[in-house]
Amino acid sequence: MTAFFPDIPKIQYGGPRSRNPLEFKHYNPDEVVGDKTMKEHLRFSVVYWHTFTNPLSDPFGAGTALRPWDDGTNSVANAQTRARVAFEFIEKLGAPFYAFHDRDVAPEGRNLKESHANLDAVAKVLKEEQERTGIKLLWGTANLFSNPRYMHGAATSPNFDVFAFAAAQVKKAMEVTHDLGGEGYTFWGGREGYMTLLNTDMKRELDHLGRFLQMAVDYKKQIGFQGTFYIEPKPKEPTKHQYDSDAAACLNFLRTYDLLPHFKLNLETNHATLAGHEMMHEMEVAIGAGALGSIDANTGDYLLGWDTDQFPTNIYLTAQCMLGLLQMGGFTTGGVNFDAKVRRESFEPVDLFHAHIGGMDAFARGLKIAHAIRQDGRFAEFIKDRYSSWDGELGRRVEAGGASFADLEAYILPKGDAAKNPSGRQEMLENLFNDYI
Ligand code: XLS
Ligand code: NI
Ligand code: NI
Repeated sequence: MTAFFPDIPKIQYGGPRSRNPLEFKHYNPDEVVGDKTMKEHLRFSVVYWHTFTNPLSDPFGAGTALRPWDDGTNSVANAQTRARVAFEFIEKLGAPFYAFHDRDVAPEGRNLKESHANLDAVAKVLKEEQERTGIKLLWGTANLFSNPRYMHGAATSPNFDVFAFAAAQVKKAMEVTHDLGGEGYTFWGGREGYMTLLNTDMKRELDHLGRFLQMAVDYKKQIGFQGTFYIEPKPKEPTKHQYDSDAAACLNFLRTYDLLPHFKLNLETNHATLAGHEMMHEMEVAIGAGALGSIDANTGDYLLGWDTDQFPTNIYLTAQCMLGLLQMGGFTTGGVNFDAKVRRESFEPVDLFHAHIGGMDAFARGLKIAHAIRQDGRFAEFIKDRYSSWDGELGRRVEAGGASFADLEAYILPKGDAAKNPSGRQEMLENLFNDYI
């Protein structure tokens, strides 16, 4: 298994004192944290698109990525080789999962039939490699945004044929995901939105998107796919406004179209910040609705206002993410999926290892910190105490829905005014959080 990265060994845990950049300092897969091993908690996943097919171009310049195994063609044979490369990489890294779009793994053909056949030809290799290595598919998805046919959207296109094409593409991608034992299937509405309202019937587009997903749910049942369906919120890029703009908007959409029982959310850090939220906010919203499924782990750059999809290295951020995940009881089918890419200047194959090792270590530290915070219990206690005035008879009755305005007036009138407010203690809590970092 050393055909494509001959100089890189299997990445081992070297411990915090290791000076070897190709070792984990914190991610120790079999180490138990609380009730599970790190490997079970974190369920790391490598994405095909950024790691194996992204040429590292930007709007100002061509791709820089050095990928010696790639013959530069769009052939199925090249895609099959790339699949072997991907598995050698993931195996050496020791990540248990991967994720892909149909068009990352196999080239689009001259027509849909040829595209289906290309996908089957590469999926055969993916299956072989999954069996050889034990690496599993976290989720599959269909790319409904790169091809020019999707310029006006896919499920929200004003062109009915495009809607039909997208449906056929998703149908096939679901079949392949199912066949590969995928634990989930993701819908990211890459161009499901608008560039201008002057040409857009928003209500009609949303109804179409609702129908599209209802048909996906029907097809899931029909083929017996047991994996989780995810919606991935993102407010903009490539369009100016995307309908799945944030967790709250997605939940509202899912409820409106009776889809909530069938979907969970796949939250991405950089999308949260593009929406003007912290990742922690998005996680709280999803957890509150019992709808947090998986996360696309990355980070943006505060000085660059777009989706830079960088590898997460900020321990404060990963600790917050892991607090949310532990709070909800951990992943079921989801995982920490590195939807992240190396910088254009980091163009050598070994940079792919450095990037993932750093992300995995940052999350391992986040896990340990979050676990320690929960063990200690001071945050939970503070929050419980902050709401303790609700624990009286009338407060309980209001929460249960058994009280009226008149009851509240009768309660407060004799008091004359509300009881004094306690301090929010934000700074004290921020200091406490830092004690764990
Ligand atoms: C793009 C999205 C995309 C989804 C999968 O911004 O993050 O990569 O995760 O289609
Ligand atoms: Ni993503
Ligand atoms: Ni993204």
